[in-house]
Amino acid sequence: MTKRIGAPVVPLLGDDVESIKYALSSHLLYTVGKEPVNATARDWFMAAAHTVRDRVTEHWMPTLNRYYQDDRKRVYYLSMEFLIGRTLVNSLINLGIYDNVRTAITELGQDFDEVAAWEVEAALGNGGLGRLAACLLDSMATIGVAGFGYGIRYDYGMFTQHVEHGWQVESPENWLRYGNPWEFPRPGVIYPVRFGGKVIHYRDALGHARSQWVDAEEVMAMAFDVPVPGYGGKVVNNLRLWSAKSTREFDLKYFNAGNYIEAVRDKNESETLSKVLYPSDMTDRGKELRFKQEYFFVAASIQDILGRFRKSHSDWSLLPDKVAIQLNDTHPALVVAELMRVLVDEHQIEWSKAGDITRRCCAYTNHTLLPEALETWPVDLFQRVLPRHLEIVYQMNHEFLQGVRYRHPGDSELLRRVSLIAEEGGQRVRMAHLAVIGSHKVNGVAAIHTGLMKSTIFSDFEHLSPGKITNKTNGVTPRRWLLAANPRLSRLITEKIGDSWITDLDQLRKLEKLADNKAFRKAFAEVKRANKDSLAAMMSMRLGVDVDVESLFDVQVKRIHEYKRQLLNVLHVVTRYNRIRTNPLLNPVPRTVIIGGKAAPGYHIAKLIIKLINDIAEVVNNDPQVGRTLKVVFVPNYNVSTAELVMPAADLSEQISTAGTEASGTGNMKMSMNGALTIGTWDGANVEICEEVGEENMFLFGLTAQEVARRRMDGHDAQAAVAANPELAHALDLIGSGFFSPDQPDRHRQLVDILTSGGDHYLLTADYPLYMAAQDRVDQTYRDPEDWTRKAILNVARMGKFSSDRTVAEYAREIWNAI
Ligand code: 26V
Repeated sequence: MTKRIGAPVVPLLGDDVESIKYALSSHLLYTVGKEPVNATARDWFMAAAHTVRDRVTEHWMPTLNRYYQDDRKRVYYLSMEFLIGRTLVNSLINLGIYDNVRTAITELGQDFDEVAAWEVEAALGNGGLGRLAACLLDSMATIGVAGFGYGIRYDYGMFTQHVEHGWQVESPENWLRYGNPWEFPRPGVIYPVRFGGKVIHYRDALGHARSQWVDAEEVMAMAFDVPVPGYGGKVVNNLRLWSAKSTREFDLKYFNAGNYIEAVRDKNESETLSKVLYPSDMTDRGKELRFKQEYFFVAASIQDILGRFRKSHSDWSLLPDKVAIQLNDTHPALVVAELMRVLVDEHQIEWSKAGDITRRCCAYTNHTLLPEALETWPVDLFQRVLPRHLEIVYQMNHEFLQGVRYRHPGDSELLRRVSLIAEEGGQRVRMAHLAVIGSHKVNGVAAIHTGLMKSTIFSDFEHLSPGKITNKTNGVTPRRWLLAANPRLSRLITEKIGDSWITDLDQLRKLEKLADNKAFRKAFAEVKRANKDSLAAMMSMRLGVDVDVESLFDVQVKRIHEYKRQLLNVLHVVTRYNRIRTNPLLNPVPRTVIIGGKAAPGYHIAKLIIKLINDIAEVVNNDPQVGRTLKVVFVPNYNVSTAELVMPAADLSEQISTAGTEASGTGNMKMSMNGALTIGTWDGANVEICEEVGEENMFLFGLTAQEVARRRMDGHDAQAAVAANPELAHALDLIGSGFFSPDQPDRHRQLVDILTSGGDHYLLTADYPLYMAAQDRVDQTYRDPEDWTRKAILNVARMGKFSSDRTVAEYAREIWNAI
């Protein structure tokens, strides 16, 4: 009998409390090197992590072996960012051993929550795009897609944000300092990645023109594997992160010359490639190191992917049947040129056949329409770093434009618009065009965003290849964002409808009928109240701010960006403050306005907005006339762990971007799923959330994307808008005149100028009156707690669509052909 690959070679580990206690104690001794008498909470965290990791690993190798044996089509999700967060609790839940491990740790005399809090989160991403990648990995493992993530193992992920005197101060987060228990270093999986050099053209024995890339420098990419368990723990997929290593410990050139120090300096330089995540989520274009990072992880991933394919196949034309490569934004778009290069130069595949294979493997997801975030690289940089790839880009462009010219003779404007090379202000390679041309499918991340892609930035491509652009509305994993983050609500839901919602979120619909049940409403409101207590305790302990837990928790958490309009939120706060001060008989609904988010270190305006929020908090929170009716809290260092505390405690979810600017948003989904009502614009996924939960259960307001476009074309008169609205004028006047910054009265002048004399590109002054009216509706509704809770329950009940399981299933069926 032949031994089936994948059968466990060691007996399965026990999951009962006694076995887990034994495992914890063993790891404490043998892995951490401590005994209970001298172990710290962090030591216990390490022991717990290893105990869990063992139980993840025993299903990991069998999963990978099964894929190999069944010759499954693999889906490769290439992303420069994976914003994973903490792993311990999530893994325990996915493995179904949370209760037993909690009990075991408690019986060993430790506080489970304290132990779990020692985990440093993996913050290898900036925001929405990176967090989406993490949610999709969870869902791929849960629904059983053979999905592999590829990314970079940054030594320094997202910076830690401190607030000093109201200003953001960044500090590097050395997250690997105490070791990362979730990763498996693979020193044997290491590939060369080349940069620079030149291209030689020659003819082979058959007389075919050939190219060869020579004299390049080399850096090595070493693999670190992170297992990704799906819910139920049976499928465990793989996330492979690349770390840069120098080619040789000692460069012989220097070593022979006796220059040891130079040799080591060179080594350090090549290892900077994976040192740090670029902390800007939209700009920072044209940085050479960033370009090299992109090629570094693309080149390593392609070698790995093709190597795995070649273990079972020799016929390259089968590649698209066995390999799907999803490009998370344009950051990995060099895949297109790299795959062409490897197929044509290294495997002598005919150019047009290579083009066909490449296109059928690749698909591209766009995550933003903002012009400043669309990647382009200067041709001279491209030439210097990747000379052969630039030739390939030129060749692809030549053939593509030839085809366009044939179909649209005489339309030179069209050629200029769709070219891979932008000519305005120095030649640059347009990475989005490369991704579109090299892919068989291109998708947006919410219906409105996909529609705008088709009508704006990619309208020419929509005409040239109708049907190529499709929509895949984002989702979030209900395991992390409901089950793990909100145990109180999860328990209540499971009590009422069973636990099948965990992997089939549409089941939440069964809660609809309970929205009218008084007892259920009471239980639901108590859960929300308990979650608010937890958040309030954190804010009191860590920030020294005491808030009224009866007040409406009004939450805006996301990266700080002008288009997301935290300033509009601020204008509401100031207006509220003015109303309270000028009208002692007002009796307002008490509010706690909670704002959190990081600004890109070089984004001056965003940093000033943070300072303004803190300046206002200082004044409002200490004004005796305001008392408990209004509090403003800036939560520092907003990250995945903070989000897990904030989302379940929100009453009101602020999703107020200028219509047409937020591609999807995913925080909007997380908060609704946890029973918050949304105040928002007709933007991103808000539109689809509204379709699901009903407009009567949300507070939508403001110009539509069409109206925004029209208003910008016609020219928006901000000054007239301000003049027409005394409350707006008053709020701007206080901010601009230094009421909140008496130590430096003109500190926030610039923010006011952007809105009044600077054109108000994001149309805050246009939406302000509508926003204020929507906020009034919020207050009215909150005054009727039964009605509010009813709406909150309906939000939860109707969020099924926004599970990332649905998102992944759509990608698998309609793009990857892999289900
Ligand atoms: C651009 C750059 C430019 C160079 C420096 C590093 C860097 C990193 C990221 C980006 C693009 C960010 C685009 C992004 O995060 N989009 C968000 O994607 C979410 C998931 O689809 C979506 O929910 C948000 O609406 C969208 O803003």
